[in-house]
Amino acid sequence: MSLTSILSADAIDSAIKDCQAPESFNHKKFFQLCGLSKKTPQEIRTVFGILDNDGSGFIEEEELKFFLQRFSAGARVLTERETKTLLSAADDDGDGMIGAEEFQSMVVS
Ligand SMILES: [Ca+2]
Ligand SMILES: [Ca+2]
Repeated sequence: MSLTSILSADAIDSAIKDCQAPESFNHKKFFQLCGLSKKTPQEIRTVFGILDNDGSGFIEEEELKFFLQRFSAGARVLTERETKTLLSAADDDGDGMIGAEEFQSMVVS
């Protein structure tokens, strides 16, 4: 299962282009532009599984750094500040990782 089976390549493209400059990443805008915020819970769960690269059941900070590259291989890595902002936007229980439900509520919020 790949991201492009859920999201259109064009939408991913415009979402990636919008945050090309370092420190310009905004997760709300990104999820809207790539179309993820309109997907079903099942589809969002699948995307979560892709972002959880090591299959641990959580998206850890190390995986978040490469968040954009999971959407498009040529994309940049997130800066340390963007990574931490994204983590704290989703991490409701404060364990330092993003679980499937936390991801779901961040995407649709
Ligand atoms: Ca993981
Ligand atoms: Ca958490």
